[in-house]
Amino acid sequence: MKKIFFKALAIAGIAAAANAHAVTDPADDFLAVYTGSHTAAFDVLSADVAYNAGTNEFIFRTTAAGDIAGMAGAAYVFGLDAGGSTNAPFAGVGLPGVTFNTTVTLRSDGTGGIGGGGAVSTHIVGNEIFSTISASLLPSKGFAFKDYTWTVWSIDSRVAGTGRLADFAPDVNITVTAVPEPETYAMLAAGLGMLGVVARRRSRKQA
Ligand SMILES: [Ca+2]
Ligand SMILES: [Ca+2]
Repeated sequence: MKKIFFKALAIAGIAAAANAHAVTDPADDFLAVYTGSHTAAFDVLSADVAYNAGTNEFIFRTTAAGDIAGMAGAAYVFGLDAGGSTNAPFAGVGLPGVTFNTTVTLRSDGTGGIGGGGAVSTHIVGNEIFSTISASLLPSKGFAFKDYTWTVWSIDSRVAGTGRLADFAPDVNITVTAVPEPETYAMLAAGLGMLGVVARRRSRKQA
């Protein structure tokens, strides 16, 4: 019975791994123009933007090299191309492939926002910061939600101008991850089924 339980756990683990971050980023690769704090919270190590068609939500996540909570000035800006963006404001710092017409910003003080307005709820766990946002708040400018592209960059918001740009991940836009993928559903169903078997056997034993 223990064996079945651990098998189910392993399958649940594989399902979780299917949601792993889409992008990994080198350590200590701050931009040359960056003049802010060089502490680990500003160094992005992985990131992901996923679109869940089932719930019609986007999930934004960034992992830094160090704890994020309470790191003064730290913020993570997701630039999204929701369709037809021709905006490439970072060409001057060597990143011509970063383009966006919508932004989502998650901050180390636990606040977050869309573009200039719209607050979003932001969560921080150790070195990870994330937010789940309804797609209705990030309307299309031509692309289907699953075809939005993105990059994320960390900033030291206490610094003005390009000197605030700490670290990009990735350096050119990529397409959002679609979740859950069909195979994830299958694995989850199998995992839940096994947990059900375990629970039934347990309750039978107790009866
Ligand atoms: Ca990095
Ligand atoms: Ca980088």
